[in-house]
Amino acid sequence: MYLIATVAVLLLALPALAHYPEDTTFKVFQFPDDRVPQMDGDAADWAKVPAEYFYDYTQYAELHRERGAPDTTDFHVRRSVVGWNKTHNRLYFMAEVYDDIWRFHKDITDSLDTPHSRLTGAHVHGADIWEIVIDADHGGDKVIHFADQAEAPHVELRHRSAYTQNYHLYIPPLNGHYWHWLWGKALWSKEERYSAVGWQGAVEHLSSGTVIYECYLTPFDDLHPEGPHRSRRHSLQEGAIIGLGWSFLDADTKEDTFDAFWALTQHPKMYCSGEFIGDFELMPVEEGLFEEGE
Ligand SMILES: [Ca+2]
Ligand SMILES: [Ca+2]
Ligand SMILES: [Ca+2]
Repeated sequence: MYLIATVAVLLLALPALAHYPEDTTFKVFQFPDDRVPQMDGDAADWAKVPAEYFYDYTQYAELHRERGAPDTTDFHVRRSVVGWNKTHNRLYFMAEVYDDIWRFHKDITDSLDTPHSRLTGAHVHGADIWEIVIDADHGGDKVIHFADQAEAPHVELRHRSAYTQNYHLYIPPLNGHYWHWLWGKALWSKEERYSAVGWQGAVEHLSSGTVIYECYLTPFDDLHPEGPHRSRRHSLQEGAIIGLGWSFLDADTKEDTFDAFWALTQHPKMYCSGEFIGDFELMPVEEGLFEEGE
């Protein structure tokens, strides 16, 4: 009895593993090897994914601009979804989104790849962004704030996004090509064996319309700036709970910031630590979904 009471007290003393939204476990759809989606902006390869894997605007909250209830004439997440595949060891994302003003042009995209941009976030905003945060080993690891970045920028840049990755993905790609901004220095992670994008939509810069956006990302337990030889990939396993969160940053009117921050992961600090993101379960293959010959 004494032992049980002691254990109970110890359990109560542990920090709560708070994940956001609380008491929610989202699902990650498992694609069999022969059904892995193509990154082409055609959502046909998501057609068989059951409805419970999709998250629409009603599940999002605006966290940084006090915008209140969603206004679907301004920004409308019609659906968003994540899948995985064990052989390729990747996470696949798809979103279908309407926006009244798409912003995806900057005069210079080179400035996004500088250490200055990685440290301060400068130049990044003022375009529409899908921000995705991955803490695959569910360690609650930080994205940023490892060292005083003014005094030890090399230390900060070594660790930034190493253990929990934060991607600001341009939707649509900036100037038609730049899509993958990692909040860290491992620029090599944009190589196609680790990440890729595809999209479709009859939209132009500053026009309205609907975009279908697909990408895949590779999760890392340690993403090292020097390359894959210094890094550790995470191995995705069926049934595991991973830390994952995302938000859509709707930039309509300004060159250097966003007008709304629509988050599936309903914590305002979801961008900076695995502590503040969601729980997602890597589901088994859905029985009978993909029949022979279909
Ligand atoms: Ca596709
Ligand atoms: Ca908008
Ligand atoms: Ca916009």
